[in-house]
Amino acid sequence: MKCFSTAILASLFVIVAYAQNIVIAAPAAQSSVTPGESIRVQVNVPDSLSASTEVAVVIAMIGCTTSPAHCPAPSEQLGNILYNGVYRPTLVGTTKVQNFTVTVPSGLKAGQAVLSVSHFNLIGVSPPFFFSLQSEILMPTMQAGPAPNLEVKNITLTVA
Ligand SMILES: *[C@@H]1O[C@H](CO)[C@@H](O)[C@H](O)[C@H]1NC(C)=O
Ligand SMILES: CC(=O)N[C@H]1CO[C@H](CO)[C@@H](O)[C@@H]1O
Repeated sequence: MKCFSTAILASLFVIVAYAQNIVIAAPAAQSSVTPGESIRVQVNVPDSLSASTEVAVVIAMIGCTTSPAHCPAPSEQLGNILYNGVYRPTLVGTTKVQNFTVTVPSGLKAGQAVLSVSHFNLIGVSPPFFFSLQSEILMPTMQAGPAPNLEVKNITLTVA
């Protein structure tokens, strides 16, 4: 009985830990942007059964160098911060969606640039009590609540 419950709990945590990642739905990767232009960045979270509390996103853009050809990893260097604030998507069908209008940095040189979205959310439920098996008796125990989750997604754009 105890092993069975542990197996169920373990599988629940696997589902919870691997869901709720964002997708940069717009602009399309490799699309062309102009310095100073307003663009729409659409950040989606495909709906899933696991509980997630959305917190914030940071949208940033950094130019790549040409010689040597190198795009900085956004996990280490974000470049220009275009948006830094709350992420409150609305449910469209089965997908959570939010559009952000941001301005392409006027100082970006022609060539490649990396657009990144850093996403922070809370994964899992936060019940006041969580039941666990202790000495074969189901006991309510205090539970620490949801887990923090940070991810960075990016696409490459062409600055023309
Ligand atoms: C996001 O923008 C697109 C294009 O303008 C629009 O079709 C869509 O309805 C918007 N979605 C939301 C949730 O604002
Ligand atoms: C510059 C950079 O870090 N690019 C990454 C963008 O995301 C893809 C995965 O979608 C990575 O493979 C790239 O390395």
